[in-house]
Amino acid sequence: MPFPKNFLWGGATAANQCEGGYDQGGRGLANVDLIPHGLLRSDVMSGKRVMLDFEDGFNYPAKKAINMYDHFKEDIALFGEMGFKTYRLSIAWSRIYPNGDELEPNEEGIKFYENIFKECKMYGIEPLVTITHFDCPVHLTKVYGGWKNREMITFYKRLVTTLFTRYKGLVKYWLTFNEINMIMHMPFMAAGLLIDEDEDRNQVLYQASHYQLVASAEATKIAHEIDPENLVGCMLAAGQFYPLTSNPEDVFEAHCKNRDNFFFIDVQSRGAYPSYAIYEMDRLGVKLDFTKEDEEVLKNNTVDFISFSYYSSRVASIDSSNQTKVSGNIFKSIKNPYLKASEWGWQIDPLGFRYTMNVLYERYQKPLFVVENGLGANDIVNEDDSIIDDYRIDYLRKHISAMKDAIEIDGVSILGYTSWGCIDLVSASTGEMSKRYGYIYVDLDNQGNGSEKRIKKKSFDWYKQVIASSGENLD
Ligand code: BGP
Repeated sequence: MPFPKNFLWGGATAANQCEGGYDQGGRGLANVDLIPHGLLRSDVMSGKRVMLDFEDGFNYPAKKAINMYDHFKEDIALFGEMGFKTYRLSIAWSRIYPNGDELEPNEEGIKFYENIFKECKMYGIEPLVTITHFDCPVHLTKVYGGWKNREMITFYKRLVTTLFTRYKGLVKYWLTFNEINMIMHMPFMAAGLLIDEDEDRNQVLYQASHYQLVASAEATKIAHEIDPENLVGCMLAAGQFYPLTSNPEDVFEAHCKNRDNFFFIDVQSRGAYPSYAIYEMDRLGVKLDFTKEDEEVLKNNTVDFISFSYYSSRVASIDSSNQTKVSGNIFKSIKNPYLKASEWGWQIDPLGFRYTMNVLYERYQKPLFVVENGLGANDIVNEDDSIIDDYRIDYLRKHISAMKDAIEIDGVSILGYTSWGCIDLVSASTGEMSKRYGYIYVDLDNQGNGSEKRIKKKSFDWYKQVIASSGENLD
C-alpha cells in the first residue's frame, strides 16, 4: 500500500482568506485586510499602489471572508465527517499581537485558536499550523517598514514563543512562512513590505528575505526547545520550470528560474546560502546585513520537513517576449502546448507534480508535505442544492495518483496531503469567491453577499472515500 496508515490526509486554508472577523476579539489590522477586490488588487499586492488603511469605494474581501470566525465548529465538523487526519490553517498574527510589537499577547486571540485546535482534536484531526500565511500587522509596516527592519525578527520570535508555549500538546506540525519565495513577486501581500522609490529594489527584497530566513531558523530553534516533539517545515510555492525547447539556452534559463525558488529552501533546509545566490547578490550589488549569529542560527536550525504548494508546472525560455503567456500561482509562465488549463488559465500537469516532488526530495532528502494543491473553478448549484464538480474530482484524482507514483515508484517520502481551500474561500490572487476549490460550497458571491450556508459538493463524498481507503480508491 503506497500511502502509509499514518499519512496525513486533509485540507488547507489561510486565516485571511476564510476567517473574517477582522475587527473581532481585539484583532489588529493586517496587510492582508487591505487588499481590495477589483482592478487595483494586483497593484496593491505588489506594493505599487500603497494602501495602508481602508479607503472608500473598495470591497475588502478579507474583512468577512467566509466568516469562519463564527462558523468554525460547523466547518470542522464537516472536515471530521470527511475523515480528515489533518487540517492546515494559519494564525492571523494581528489576532495574537494586534500591533505586532506589544510585549503581551491578546488573550482573546489565543483563546480563539485554542478553541479551534480543541475542536479539531475532538474529531481526531491533527492541526498543521502556518505561523504566517502572508500576514503582517500593518502597524509593523507603518512604524518599522516591515521585514526590511531587523527588529521584525524580535517580534516574530515573540509571536512564535507565545504560540509554541500556549499550544504545546495541541499542535505538533508548524510551517514558518507560507510560500516564502512569494516575497520576491508580491512583497506587500506576501510580507507587508513596501519599497520606496529611492530604494534599491533588489537590496530591499534580499534583505527582507534574509530577515525572514533568520526568523524561520530562530522559530525552528525555539519550537524544538519548547517541545522536542514539534516538527517545523518550510513552505515553497513550487512547480518546476521546464525549458521551452531543447536549446541549451532555454535549458539553462529554466535551471536559473528554478534556482530562484530553491534559494529559500536551500537556506532553510541546508543551513547556508548557496553559492549561486551569493554570486547573484554580488552581481546585483546587494550587501546584506548578515551577522555571525545569523550564520550560526541558520546552520544549526534547519527544517524537519519540506512543505510546498503545487498547482502547475511552468515554462521558461530566453526568448520569452515572443511567447504566449499564461497565468499561474502569481508567477506568469510561457504557455505549454502540451497542457490544458483551468478556467483561470492555470495549466494542469499531474506529471509535473510527480516531477516536482522528485526534484525536491532528491535535492533535500527530507520528508515532503504537500500542503496545497487543487483546482479553482466556477461551481453551479442545482435546484436541489447538488453541485456536480466532476472537473475538480478529475484534477484531484490525477494529482493524487501522481503522488502515489512518486511514493510507490520513485520512493519519495511524503508525510501528508492537504488540498487547498477544502472549503470555498476568497482567492488570494483575484479576491473572488467564484474561484472555488472546496469540497464544501459556501453561499457567498464576489461582493460578499449571500447566506454563508455550507453545502457539500459531489467531491465531498469522493474525498471521504479517498481518505477512508488510504488513497486506494480514487474512482
Ligand atoms: C497560494 C496561496 C494560497 C492560495 C492559493 C491559490 O499562492 O498560498 O493562499 O490562495 O495559492 O491561489 P488563488 O487563491 O489565487 O487561486
